[in-house]
Amino acid sequence: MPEDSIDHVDFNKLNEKAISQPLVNHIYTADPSAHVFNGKIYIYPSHDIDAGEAFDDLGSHFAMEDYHVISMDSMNSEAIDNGVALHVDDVAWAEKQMWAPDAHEKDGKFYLFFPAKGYDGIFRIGVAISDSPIGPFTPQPKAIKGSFSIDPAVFKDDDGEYYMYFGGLWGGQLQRWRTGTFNATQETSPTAHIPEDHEQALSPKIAKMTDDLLEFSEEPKDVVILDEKGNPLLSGDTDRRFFEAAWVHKYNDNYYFSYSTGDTHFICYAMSKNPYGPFTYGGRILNPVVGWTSHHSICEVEGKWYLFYHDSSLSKGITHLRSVKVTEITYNKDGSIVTLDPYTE
Ligand code: FUB
Repeated sequence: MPEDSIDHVDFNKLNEKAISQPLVNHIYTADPSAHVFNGKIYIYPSHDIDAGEAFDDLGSHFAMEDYHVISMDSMNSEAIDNGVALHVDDVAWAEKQMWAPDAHEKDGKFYLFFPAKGYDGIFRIGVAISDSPIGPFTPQPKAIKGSFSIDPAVFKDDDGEYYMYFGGLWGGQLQRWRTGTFNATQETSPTAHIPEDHEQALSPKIAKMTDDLLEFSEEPKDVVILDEKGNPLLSGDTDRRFFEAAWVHKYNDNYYFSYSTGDTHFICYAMSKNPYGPFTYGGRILNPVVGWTSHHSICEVEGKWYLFYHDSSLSKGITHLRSVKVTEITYNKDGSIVTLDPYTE
């Protein structure tokens, strides 16, 4: 349900039809990255606020300043807000826009990976460290060398290697890195530098992490998504091409790369036998929610698989005031994922 239809929405009825309710409703939360650490569920979301910024297609109204970690003892227990885990004022290189984060654990330490805009107006990705999954996190003095764009998602493979997937179009600036360096022309249009419809779509990126999880151990590479004929998805295929919100999980020896299609508002997935891809488009996981953005993670908890996602139903459609929700997903025998409608008929 894209934003242009919200004038006609009866939010009371919509909330009755919603397949799940916000996990917390005392603050706005979005972009949930969920993990199980030491048997407990931890959700690393964006913390949405209304900072009074004007709306634009570069997402300036997403002016978040800090992160809170949400924890749950089990899927049936209360979701706890553990307070401020990291604030932009404590990150030397970051000026604003603390967008979708992720986290991971290694050797008893916890790492928060987060994008933010630097004082030069360029999005980069940083790391902050804690002894606890709920923080507080101490940021590294500089962003990850060679990082750019937004929406980091860190996946730990079965062999113990960690990979970061990242990238996002329009306000996420991925299109401005097409040549390998940042295109600094004063372009205010979000679609400047986007490939033509008949050209290959921009790819999200993958980079293996160093052993200490603080840097990339290689140059970021393209994560290519193929159609059913084995051809890369085209830029004009906006119902299927990657826009933002990368996430990777593994199920039955397949890597699932899931993502948002942005301006068409779907959460989709593609499958591969290799963490680097190429991935073959598989279908939709979630149909459009209330609010422009859609962003999710997929996490196994006690043998069941859950989709953590967000919508703007609590704020009655305010696109930058979102709420994290969770619902179970199911797989078909062939490994495909059953598409969910966020609101029942
Ligand atoms: O929360 C800010 C941005 O909105 C995220 O980085 C995107 O994925 C979208 O959800």
